This record gives sequence, C-alpha cells and structure tokens, in this order.
Amino acid sequence: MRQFALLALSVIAVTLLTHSPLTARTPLDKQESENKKPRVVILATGGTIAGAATSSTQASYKPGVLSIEQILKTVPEIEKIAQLKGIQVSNIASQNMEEGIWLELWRTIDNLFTHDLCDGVVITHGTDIMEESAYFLNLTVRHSRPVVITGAMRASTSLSPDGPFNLFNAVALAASPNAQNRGVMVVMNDYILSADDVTKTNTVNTDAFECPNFGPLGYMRGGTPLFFRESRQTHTASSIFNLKGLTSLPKTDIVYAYAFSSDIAINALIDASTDGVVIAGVGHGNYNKAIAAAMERGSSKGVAFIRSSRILGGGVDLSAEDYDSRWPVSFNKSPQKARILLMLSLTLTKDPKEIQKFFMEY
Ligand code: DAS
Repeated sequence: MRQFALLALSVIAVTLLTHSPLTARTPLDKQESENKKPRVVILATGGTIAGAATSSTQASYKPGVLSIEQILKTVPEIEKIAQLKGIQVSNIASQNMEEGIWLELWRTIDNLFTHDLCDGVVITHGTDIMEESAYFLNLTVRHSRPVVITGAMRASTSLSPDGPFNLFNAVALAASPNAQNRGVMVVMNDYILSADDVTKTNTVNTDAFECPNFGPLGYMRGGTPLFFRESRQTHTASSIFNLKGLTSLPKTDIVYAYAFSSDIAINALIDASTDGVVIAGVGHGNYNKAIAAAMERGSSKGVAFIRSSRILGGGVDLSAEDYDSRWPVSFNKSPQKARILLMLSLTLTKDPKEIQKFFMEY
C-alpha cells in the first residue's frame, strides 16, 4: 500500500513539475497545429503505387501488394502537411476495376464530404484505368471539395519510385484551399490534370499522362499548386448526374473501327442487350457500311450509339461527315470517356438529342 502511495505521489509530482509552460504548450501546440492541418482521407485501390518487385532495377512487378499503411510509411513528409486517414477500398491492378468499386468510392467520398469528415480526398489508383475513374467521379461526386487521384509508373520497390512524390503532391493538392471547385484532378509527374481531358499517353514512362485537348490545369512545385487554367466543362457540384439510390449502372461498350472492320463485335453486343455502344471511329468519327448497318439494327432494338474517334486529339463535333442526330458525337471525349458519359446519360434519358447536349456540356 505504501509503495502504491509513493508511486502515486511521484506520478503527481512529475506531472506538476514537468507541466511547465513549455511542456504544457508542446502538447497543446501539437494538438492545435494538428487541428489546424487540413484533414485528408486517402482511399487506396491498388495499382503500381502499391506494387512490388523482387529487385529494385527490374521492370516487371506485381501491382496491388502494399497496404495504404505501408505506402504511407514511405512518405513520412506528408504527416507535416495534413491530418491523414487511410482507407483500403481495394488492392487491385486497375485493369480489374469493378463497377462495385466505383460505386463504393462514390458512396465513401459522398459520405465524407456530406458529413464534413474531411477537407479533401486522395485516391491511390492504378494508372491503366485512372482516367476513367477520374472522369466517372468528376461527373458524380456532387461536392466542391477536392478529389485528387494519383498512382505510379514504377513499383514502390524501384531504385527511384515515382509513387512517393506523386502521393506527396496529391496530398498537398487535396490539402490546398486553392483546390476547391476545380473538379476531380489527377496528379502525376508534377502535372495537375483535369479529369475531363486527362489520358494516359505512354505505356511505361513516368511522364505518362497528358491533357491532349486543353493542356494541364497547372503544376505542383514543392507541394504548392500553380494553376494556369480551369476546366470549362461542367463537373462535380454542378453535375446533373445523381447516383443516390442506384445499385448498378447501364451497360455500355466500345467498338473500334479500322480498315474493313467487320460487324461481328457490334452485333454480338446488340444481341447481348448492351444499353449503349461508343464507336471508336477512324478519323473524325467515321466507320464503314457494315458498322453503319449494325447501328441501324441496334437502334431498332433500343441501343444508344455515340460517335467518337480513335484519334488522340481533336474529338468529333457536329461537322462530322454525314452527321445524323440519332448518333450523338463525343466532342473532346475519348472513346473510354464517352462510354462513361453515355453510361451516366442513360440513367436520365435515351433521347439522342438530350444525350448530345450532355456531350457538349460535360
Ligand atoms: N496495371 C497497372 C494498373 O494497375 C499498374 C499501374 O500502372 O498502376 O493500372
């Protein structure tokens, strides 16, 4: 009993003695400064940024190996710029992305922002499907707080991985008050890229992402975003597309056009009851008579069609050859982005004239 009392007295004494202004200030300062730092939630989905290889110089690796906790340990500097929380949504190579993961990402972000649980969101993601996830969320996350997607072209075990600085930049951008109302952004290789225009332009290099039509929104420099333009397309808080109550999305596909392309693929999709097909046309959204005939057949069965192009820049507009208002044109949307906009448009309408308006606006 005597020993416990002595122990209790010594604990009280130490507390009183060490509770000096400095010590008192330190926990409060730490707490206050912690509270002052923006709150950033990192939603991890997998990809190369979570990838690992057996040697630091080999090119091949396995994506989706490291957990978000392990990834965060490689970038201790981000603790200085934000209060962080990591959530492991999935751990996949993004070529295996699923509709359910998109809907989970949307629900999680909507809940975080609706209930003021964070100031910004970062998504770590594979690079193969990154531009599609970014555009999907750009059209459906109806909030103005920043959502920033990043990844890596080299595995975390590489001699000089690009993931850690991409993640630092992404958190710094999501934590920036200047990142509000800019739509979903992709940060890769110091570029800040808009979800409506970003596309992967190299299969292996670290400089693998561009905005081919409008150029980058800006750059990250030492953790500070420098913006040179804003997205002119409607997005996020201004979007008409509402996923509330939806448990699945319309089925839309893409058919590639090429020299003497057959109608086998497009007819198979029609017979499989797809809801919509994007034609990745040649040139300014063109295709041959076999595909044209299949489009007529599909239209008679209620399938929606969009004319896009396999060409990287320029898009397809109303001056396309033989423009037919039954087949809306994609404007600056690549086939893979046109597919997403068609998918969401079909949650509201099948009227091609209404869908054409969406392709001019989003
Ligand atoms: N397969 C790629 C992916 O997961 C790896 C990557 O680049 O992230 O998208």
